[in-house]
Amino acid sequence: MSAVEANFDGLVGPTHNYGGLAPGNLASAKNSGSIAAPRAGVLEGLAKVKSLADAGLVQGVLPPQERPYIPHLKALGFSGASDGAIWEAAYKAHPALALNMLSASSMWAANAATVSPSADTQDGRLHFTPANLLTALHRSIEGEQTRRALSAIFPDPARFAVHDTLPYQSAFADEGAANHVRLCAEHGAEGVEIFVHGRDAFEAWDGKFPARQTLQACEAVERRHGLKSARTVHIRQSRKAIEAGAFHNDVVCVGTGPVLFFHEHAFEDKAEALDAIRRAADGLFEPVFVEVPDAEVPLADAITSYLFNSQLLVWPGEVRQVLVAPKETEETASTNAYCQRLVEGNSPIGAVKFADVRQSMRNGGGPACLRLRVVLTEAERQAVNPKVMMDDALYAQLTDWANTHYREALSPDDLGDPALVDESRRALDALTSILGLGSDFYPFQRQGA
Ligand code: SUG
Repeated sequence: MSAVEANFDGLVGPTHNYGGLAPGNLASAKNSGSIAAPRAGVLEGLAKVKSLADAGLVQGVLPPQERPYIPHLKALGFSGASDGAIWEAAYKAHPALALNMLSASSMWAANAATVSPSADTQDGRLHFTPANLLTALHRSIEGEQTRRALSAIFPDPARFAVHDTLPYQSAFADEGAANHVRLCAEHGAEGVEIFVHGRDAFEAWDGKFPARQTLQACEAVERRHGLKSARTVHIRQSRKAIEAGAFHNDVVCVGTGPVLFFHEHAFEDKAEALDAIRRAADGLFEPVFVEVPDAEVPLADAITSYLFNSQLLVWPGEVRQVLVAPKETEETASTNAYCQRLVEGNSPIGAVKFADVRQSMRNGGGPACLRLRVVLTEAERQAVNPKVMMDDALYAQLTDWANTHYREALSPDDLGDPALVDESRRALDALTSILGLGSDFYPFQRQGA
């Protein structure tokens, strides 16, 4: 069956800021406390989405989440005359805690869910498991709203299975598609699903940074999606990569179609990993491995430039694939030189385009973090909520919406402002009508209902 790989990008939320909240994420730590530009952030993301839609790729958007997240603060015992007052009081009393309720981290849609196309699943439905993201407090509050968003966008249960998150226990720590790669001959054909974990929950982990994905979470997703074990591969991410700041596998690896593009030090046992992929692909397709040697791109450069956090795309009208890399890859000498050699040689990657997503990059999110890939057959595509799909009209509406509702700057001194609550709710309320998500999509819309 023919199918396309659609990309759904997380919109940067109105409270985008640099809280330094993400363990093992070097960019987030480095930029902690700096002044953020939420409006520029959302516009950068929209420009990337629009340029891919203009090139003929199928592109949708995912809504930001409600922040500051007052329901959680209430559950933690904060109270006040209004939600704005609760926010102000909580931020004043416990800024470190309150900041976790303010992050716009749902923009990194690669962490929203793990997705298995219908060609791979036993019941022939497209399966989604929203990620529990339990390793970091600010992300652990995303999963339920992500489930709601996916259910609103992929509403037909005969075609789409939107699961609950995995249980919230550290043994099932799950960061979604950032640790999942699907290889195939073409998108609509049966593929090989590769799950990458940082740790086995039943072994001790004493790494410098947390290993955010467990083997047990990956196996649970494999079971609930009804994947064939012969076509599923579990690989361990290298400790070296995690310790160098690759907090997700998609910081050192990306793949699409038959092509796997990865850093020499991405996997703990590379030879075994590649063999396992070859075995799983046997009879379906020949995997094409593009390994980047450390001698050409040192791991540290791969991580600061985010070379691998690029979108690898089958580009309309092109025989070779296209890599949409962050601007920082062009600005880093080793990765820029590598990209030039890559496209000049006879590799499966024929062009590199650079995208400016700096606001997101400064929190450790490149072009690939911002999107969730969903392989859709034509019939599935018809069943998706059409209002989230990018076209000229939606782009015009969303840029106008961003210019109306988003602040130009958010500095650390602004973060406790009680006005942020109503301001961001007005933006999200307007968005639910633009994207056809109903009037009870966000917790604040259901308040008192
Ligand atoms: O989980 N940053 C995110 C970045 C996620 C990138 N996603 C992928 N690689 N797929 C994270 O570390 C920073 C937020 C802050 O510090 O305020 C943050 O959550």
